[in-house]
Amino acid sequence: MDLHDPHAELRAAQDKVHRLRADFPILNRPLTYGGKARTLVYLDNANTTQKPQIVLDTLMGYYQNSNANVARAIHSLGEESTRIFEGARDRVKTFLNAAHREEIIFTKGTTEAINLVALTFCDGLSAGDEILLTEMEHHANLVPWQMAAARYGLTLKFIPFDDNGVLQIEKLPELWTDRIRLVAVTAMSNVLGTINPLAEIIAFAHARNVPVLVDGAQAVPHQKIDVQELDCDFLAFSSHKMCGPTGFGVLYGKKDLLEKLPPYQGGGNMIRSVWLETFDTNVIPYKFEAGTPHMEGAAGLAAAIDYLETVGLDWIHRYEQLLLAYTMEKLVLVPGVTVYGNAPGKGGIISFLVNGIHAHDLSEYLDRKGVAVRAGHHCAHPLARRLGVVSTARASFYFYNTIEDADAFVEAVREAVDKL
Ligand code: C6P
Repeated sequence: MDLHDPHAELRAAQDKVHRLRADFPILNRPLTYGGKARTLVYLDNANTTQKPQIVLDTLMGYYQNSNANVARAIHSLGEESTRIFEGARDRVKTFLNAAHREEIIFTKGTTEAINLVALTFCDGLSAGDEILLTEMEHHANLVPWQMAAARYGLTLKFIPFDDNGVLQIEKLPELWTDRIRLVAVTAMSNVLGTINPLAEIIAFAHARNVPVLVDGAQAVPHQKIDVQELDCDFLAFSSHKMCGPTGFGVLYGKKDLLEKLPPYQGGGNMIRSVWLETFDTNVIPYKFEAGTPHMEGAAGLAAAIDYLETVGLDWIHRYEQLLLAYTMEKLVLVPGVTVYGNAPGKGGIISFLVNGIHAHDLSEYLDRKGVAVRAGHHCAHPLARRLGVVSTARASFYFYNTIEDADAFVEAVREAVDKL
């Protein structure tokens, strides 16, 4: 390693990254744009990540060998499928270091997990009670609370962020009232890349006996999260953003809180006994899992977690920070580039605009070079308004992105500036 090279650690990691890339068939697929062969530079990982072969094999293997409905059939195949499904719950429990397996509820994803809490938790609140959010939330951690606020007469309050995209938690004392019943905050912004100071927010809220929900959609795939150490009360995340299958996700909730909440949806599995007029609710986690679940989703997420833990969550976090620093160093040299979100220690997300070029035109130009980025409001309208923009282009990294990917991205942006 050349100690004078500021990117020596990043360069030294490239062998490992290239080995890992071989696990992802889609990263090696041929692409043609305008008759020219291109290599896929996939920088839309905050949107969804690619899947390694082991996850694809697990999904196929589930259907080839083990498919049967869970928790209903008494036959051997049903028992095997139930073992796989409940085994996935144990896997998620150890991944998060949850205290109890019943604290792991399977959902369709982050969005459903937050809707579940918004509907059930707010059911016990009174008109005039308050929910504290932030101004950088994804719609998934905003609209469910707006809907609950309309239904139960609640008030929503917001922690602002500064021009660098840093959450202004120093405003917590002035925002706080004794009507706040829950704090819901993103662990990492999907637009700014800001990693929020959860420990401080949670300590502040807990000192006032108020629970905290963490939107972990952009954090859980990229860094180790230990729910007991963090002491969050709820944590939501999506399988598809962490190498797992889509349409599947997790709500972690502390046992005593989950036990107090009413059921979410009605149907099979969430009941113990049903009469014509009424029903008895099942125990957690089944109370919140009505209907036939996404069984292969659970198997696939468990395989994805095995894979990510083998790669190493701490390594992933460190690697993405190195790649981000390398890319930023080059990107800011491109004339006319404005980057939105410069919080210290931010995650591997770069939202940006170049001169007067519309984000969609920019992303279309990059796409023709094989560089996939997202353009738009990134499901965070209020955040975009706060930034004073309609949309931005966004490059987002995962551990399989290389220095070549970063170079190709910056080069394509530079060309776009010249051509558009
Ligand atoms: N953000 C993005 O491109 P679902 O759709 O339920 O898996 O995740 C919703 C969600 C919730 N919170 C945050 C912080 C998110 O980033 C997302 C999804 C994607 O930024 C798709 S809009």
